Amino acid sequence: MKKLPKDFIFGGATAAYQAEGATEKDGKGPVAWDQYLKDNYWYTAEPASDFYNQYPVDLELAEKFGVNGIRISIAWSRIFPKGYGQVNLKGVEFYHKLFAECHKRHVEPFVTLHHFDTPLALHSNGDFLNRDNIEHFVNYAKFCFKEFSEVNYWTTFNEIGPIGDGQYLVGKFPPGIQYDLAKVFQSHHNMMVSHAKAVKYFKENGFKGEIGVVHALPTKYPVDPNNPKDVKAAELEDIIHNKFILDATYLGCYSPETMAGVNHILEVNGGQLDFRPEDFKVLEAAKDLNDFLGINYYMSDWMKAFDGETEITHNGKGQKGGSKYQIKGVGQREFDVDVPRTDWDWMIYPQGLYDQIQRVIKDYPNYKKIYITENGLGYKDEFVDETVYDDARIDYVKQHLEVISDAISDGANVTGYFIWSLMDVFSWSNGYEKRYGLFYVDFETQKRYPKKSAYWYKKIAESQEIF
Ligand code: BGP
Repeated sequence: MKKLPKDFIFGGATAAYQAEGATEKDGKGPVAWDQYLKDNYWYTAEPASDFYNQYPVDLELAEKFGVNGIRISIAWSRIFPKGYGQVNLKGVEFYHKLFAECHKRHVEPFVTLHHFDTPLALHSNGDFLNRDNIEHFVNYAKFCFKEFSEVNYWTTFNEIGPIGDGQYLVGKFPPGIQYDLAKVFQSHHNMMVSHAKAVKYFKENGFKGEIGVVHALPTKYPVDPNNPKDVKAAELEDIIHNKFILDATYLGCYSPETMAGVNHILEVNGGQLDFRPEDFKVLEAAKDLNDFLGINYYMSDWMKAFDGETEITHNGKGQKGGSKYQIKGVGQREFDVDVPRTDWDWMIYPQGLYDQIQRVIKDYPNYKKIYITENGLGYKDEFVDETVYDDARIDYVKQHLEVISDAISDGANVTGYFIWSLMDVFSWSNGYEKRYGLFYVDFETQKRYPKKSAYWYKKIAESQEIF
């Protein structure tokens, strides 16, 4: 039986906007998602999992089920309703109470400053494409570092990659722009500069605790490893989603191979980038200061060459086979490979996590440690007998924990795992039907019910043995 280290974190992940509800309460400012969900989806963020009120219940359950870490994000617009300027004291007070409750329950909070929810006032003037917002983010970060001295683990951003993709490539996140690769890279770059500035400030001012960034790193494979064109497609797709932001994080610049790929993609698809010398100074200054890398890993993709017109279809309702993804001059995702996939066409491939960890330690040896900050199975759970017999989820998590154990044995410094998600929350572009939690949430009554996976997770957390 495979094992995990003794002091390993067995965590659960959440995000403010997906869990809290209370989107207009106690002075919270609006975010772009508020209206965007109303206009484009069949659900809203109200009351979500009502975490704003239910957090003591969730934390009590977490403690009871052996969960010793929780990923929480601060809603920027609870602290600064307009993104900057006047502080909303009720928002500040809420997070102090929340972190105190975490510590009371011995569930260490890993706190993210930005999890997809830029305040509306800043989002509508360009979000991170607007360089003014870099400074607004850094000022918000500075405020939080000073104010929330009880926090021991800080993450600047959750998933810079999917933000750019969701906002400017797939177009399923506000502002819903499609196929604009230049905006994707510009957003990635400006967010990485924001991250670097925040990290540099944190370290220069001697705040206690650790700081890092969370990247989603889906592994990209060629459909035919012997076909150089497929190999190229996988490399280019990897640059868009992984390599560009990893280079910015740990090299402090973009490697020549990365830039060759970016230039090719922009030659074919149009657009230009605004990179400034001062950006690289700060990226360089921060590259060795990250205490940890958070890896969110759900799936891998198989790529083949593609030169036709770009077309992406998002399967948001869980109708298997409904996805299409092809980018001109980059490649096309092949879903018909010998790998299981979820109803949302996410390819289940634990080996991809192992390979991704190996890639990080090989290509970026200045990484210090890794947390797997999200991993889990989105599923149409069936609620029976006041629980969910979620064997498929147990199987998914088990396989991923096993490869983490292998990676550790092979020399990787991985010190924790956070299942997405602690309790059911809504999914940004797939709604409440796609559940991930250890605890089932009845969204009508807001009652929580531990799933079979919660009982299983507890035993693993207690024994560190993956059975
Ligand atoms: C990550 C996000 C989470 C969460 C998760 C599951 O990208 O950080 O916020 O939503 O993926 O994704 P989804 O909700 O699209 O199924």
